[in-house]
Amino acid sequence: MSSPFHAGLVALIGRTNVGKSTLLNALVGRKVSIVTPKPQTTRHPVQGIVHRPGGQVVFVDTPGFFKTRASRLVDELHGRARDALEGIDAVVHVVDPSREPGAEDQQVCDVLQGVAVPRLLCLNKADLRRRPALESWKARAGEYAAVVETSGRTGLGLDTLVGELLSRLPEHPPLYPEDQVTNAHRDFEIAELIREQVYLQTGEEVPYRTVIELDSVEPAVTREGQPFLHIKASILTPHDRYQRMLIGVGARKIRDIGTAARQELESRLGQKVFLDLDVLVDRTVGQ
Ligand SMILES: Nc1nc2c(ncn2[C@@H]2O[C@H](COP(=O)(O)OP(=O)(O)OP(=O)(O)O)[C@@H](O)[C@H]2O)c(=O)[nH]1
Ligand SMILES: [Mg+2]
Repeated sequence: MSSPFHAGLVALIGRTNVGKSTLLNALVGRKVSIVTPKPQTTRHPVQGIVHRPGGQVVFVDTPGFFKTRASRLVDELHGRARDALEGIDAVVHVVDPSREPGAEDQQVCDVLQGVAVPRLLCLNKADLRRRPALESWKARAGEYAAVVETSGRTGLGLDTLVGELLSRLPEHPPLYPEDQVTNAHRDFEIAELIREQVYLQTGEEVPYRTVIELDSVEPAVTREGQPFLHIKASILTPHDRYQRMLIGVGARKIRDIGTAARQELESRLGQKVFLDLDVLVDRTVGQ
């Protein structure tokens, strides 16, 4: 008789910037969630699916907790992270021991207090030599079902993490077919890859006051008969000032964002892309 299959939903939760999305991408083996050095890059819970012969782990990436002045966006993102814990089978608390624990970590611990499913602690960024908070996190091991050291950058500890989770997930048939690695739809992924470049290529304030709107995605053919995907998208922002920053002197900024996003899109979609990118003022964004 073959051994039973285990499958379930596992939330990755933690302070912003601890490497949750990088970890998810490394676990899945491709980018399903965007990554930048800026806080609160992840805005929507994205699922990444890990397939193993004996089971399936459906990881749910969540927006990180971020202590800053009160804003509707931050409240909304914290709310989405909390909501992502509904109906999960286990939770991985991801921490970055290269930074001292802060108020945001406490916020996460408070949220986890109310969670009845197994909790694992992930001591991430293990590739970093200086991790001054490592011992203080290890001292809290008793609060967790297991502790695993990982690096999304080098892949260290990922198999151990998956193994620890599978042994705690319920007996359940697969939640997704074997060839599926994310629940995200193509158009969401396209908008996210553009947003990633806005985060990477603009200053502190701008990314948080932008929304990407996908206007159309159409297959097309060049005069020479080469097929390509024509993507028309807009970066919406509430102020003329941000619009000017996004366009840049001589439209250089928007060209750089467009070029980098097009390269990412072509590698993601496996085909030539023509990206038509506009920057528009929409007073309702980020209100
Ligand atoms: N050295 C090192 N850096 C990492 C590792 N994982 C992520 N980073 C870096 O940490 C920064 C944040 O990574 P993300 O994966 O976006 O972090 P996150 O926890 O998803 O952040 P939010 O979505 O904002 O909550 C990026 O600059 C990553 O390159 C790691 O294992 N080692
Ligand atoms: Mg993230």
